[in-house]
Amino acid sequence: MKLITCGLPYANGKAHIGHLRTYVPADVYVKYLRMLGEDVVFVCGSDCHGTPIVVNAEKEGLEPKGLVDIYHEHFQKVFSEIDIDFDYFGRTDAEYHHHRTQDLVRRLMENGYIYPKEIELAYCPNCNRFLPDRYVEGICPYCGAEARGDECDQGCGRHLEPGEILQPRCKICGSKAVYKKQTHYFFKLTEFKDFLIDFLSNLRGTENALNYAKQWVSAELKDWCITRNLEWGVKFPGEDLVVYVWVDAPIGYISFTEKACEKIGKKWEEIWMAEKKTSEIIHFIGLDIVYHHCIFWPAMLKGSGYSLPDAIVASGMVKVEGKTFSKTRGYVVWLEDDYLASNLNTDFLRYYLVNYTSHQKDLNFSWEIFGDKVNNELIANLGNFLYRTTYFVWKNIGDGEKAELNGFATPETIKMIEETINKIKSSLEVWEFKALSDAIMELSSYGNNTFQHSKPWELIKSDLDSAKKVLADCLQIAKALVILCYPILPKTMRRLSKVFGFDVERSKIEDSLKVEDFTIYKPVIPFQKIEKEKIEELEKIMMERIKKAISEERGETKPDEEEIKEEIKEGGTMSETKDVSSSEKNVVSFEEFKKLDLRIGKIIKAEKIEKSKKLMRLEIDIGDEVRQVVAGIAEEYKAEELIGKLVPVLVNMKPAKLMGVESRGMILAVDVNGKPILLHPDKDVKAGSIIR
Ligand code: B3M
Ligand code: ZN
Repeated sequence: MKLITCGLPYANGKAHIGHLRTYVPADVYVKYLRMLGEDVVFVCGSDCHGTPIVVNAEKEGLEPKGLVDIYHEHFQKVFSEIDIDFDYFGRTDAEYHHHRTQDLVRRLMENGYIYPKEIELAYCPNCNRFLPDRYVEGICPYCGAEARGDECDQGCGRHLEPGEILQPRCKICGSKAVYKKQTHYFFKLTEFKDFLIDFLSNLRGTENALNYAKQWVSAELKDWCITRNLEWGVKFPGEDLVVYVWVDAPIGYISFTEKACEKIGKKWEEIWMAEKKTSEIIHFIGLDIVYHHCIFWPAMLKGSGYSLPDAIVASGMVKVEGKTFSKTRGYVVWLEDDYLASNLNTDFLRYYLVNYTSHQKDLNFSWEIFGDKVNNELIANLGNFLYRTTYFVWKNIGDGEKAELNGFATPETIKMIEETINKIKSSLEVWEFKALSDAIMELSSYGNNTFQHSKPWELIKSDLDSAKKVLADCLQIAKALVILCYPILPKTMRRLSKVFGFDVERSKIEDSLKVEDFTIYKPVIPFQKIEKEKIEELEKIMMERIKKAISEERGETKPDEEEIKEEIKEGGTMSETKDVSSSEKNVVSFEEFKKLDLRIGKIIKAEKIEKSKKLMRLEIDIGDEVRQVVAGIAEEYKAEELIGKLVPVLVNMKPAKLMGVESRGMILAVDVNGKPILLHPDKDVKAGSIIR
């Protein structure tokens, strides 16, 4: 048996594309495993505790439970519309979850891993209360950024322990907070160092997760304060405190498994009780919660006698229109209000999320690319092949209702399908969903080529038998595609399998290799093309939202359309929220750094791009050639003053078009409040000199 889990969404905001970055690939993975005959349990649920929920509920004039009810239902609805099919979608404010959490905490206490300690906590003298986590704001002691109580989310991304934040202020009334003593409980994380080093060396998963975790564990570990002064949460046994949300949230993986197993008649103990474990546990998470899953969580499990995870699969972060995902700045796609409301096929979004890039890399969502991928890949390749093949057979061989075709696909065709299946299997082993979906699209191209080259429309007039042979090959590929695409495009493939007279939901991967006679029922058009106007409409919605966010931030002056367009196109500089995964979390290895071809270039020509405020077209001598580079420096520098200047250039930057002008390379500059300041070498060096 295999247990697959997804990180739990906080039940205090709507579902957005960032959530799907993890959930869609996980669902695709589960659907493939099932089609490969694996016994799988798939769980997730709402994370209902923690200060953000209490703070937001207070703001809305609701009880925390009232707020959680709303979003819990919202998530369930959205997931079911997008065909993300959890066996159980639980909630951490449920009694069964509290029960499981208290059991685990009690075991940790019995095993001597929890101890009380008096600490200094932020306290608001005005509100007369302690200020846990997000109730307090101040300065990060590590990097000096503005931070909130438990996390430096604008700066270094570190987890902050209670009492660590400097210059604390009360989030509710804004008063200066004081530090006051109180007894809290700590988990002896430090005792798990050797265990964690060993555990991480055997843990499977994506490299992004494993590498960070190994670095952290070899640095200093600290004991972890696991109680908070709150009403809302799982009560800490025997005290007027609740456990920290990051203690109880992952325990949801256990409690939701219990509920799922109850429902589908399996034994949860075979998954979660260390001494009975016969199953594999795989956690799908976002890159920003690797620390919790690779450090805190295994230590908690080990210390309490529950089973350890076998793999941690972390998805890369999300960008929207090339910019760091940010709800407050408008760089977001809301699933209900934007995507579902536009009535687009939900399979399109699933395909984009799986096929845009490797699971570990950052995924950029752009409506324009979305339209292109749907129209030029899904429709022009896959949809076209499936429809033309089934329609041709139905029309030319059928009786108006259905078409029977006796004739078996050739071994060559079967071999092609087999190769695709092998690629799918090997990609699943390393959680590379892009490679897997590319392999399927290649099979579809192969099908299109077979159809095109053998010209059945001519053959059928001269040699019916040969035509039927070709068509049997094409139908075999088409049927295989319906089966192999199902995990990615479930809605569409469910409809299409009916054309072949079967139900793909009950199919196994091997069924795509079975040769048999075909019965083709009335074909259906697989996908509807997305019109340019639709994409423009969706871009406009996003633009309006970004505009609103900017003007809200600025207070008065509203940015104009042009300014925002430029901002998006140029990867502009209007005070951007920092990537949560920045600095500490985004450590690069020397191997990665070496991939950058950085050189000193000499600017030999410069001219402002007319239609743009910021852009300058440069010709730069990089030693072995002269490159055209477009840079956003026209507001700060005049063309004349640039000639002859030496600047650092990233030579192997992916080419891009900015305002219609091709840019092959990028010059590096200092960013001072969004304004670029050029950098020059300390001594006169030759154009093309290497930077390391
Ligand atoms: N609720 C959401 C996040 O930080 C958080 C995940 C819990 S997973 C156990 O992404
Ligand atoms: Zn910091």
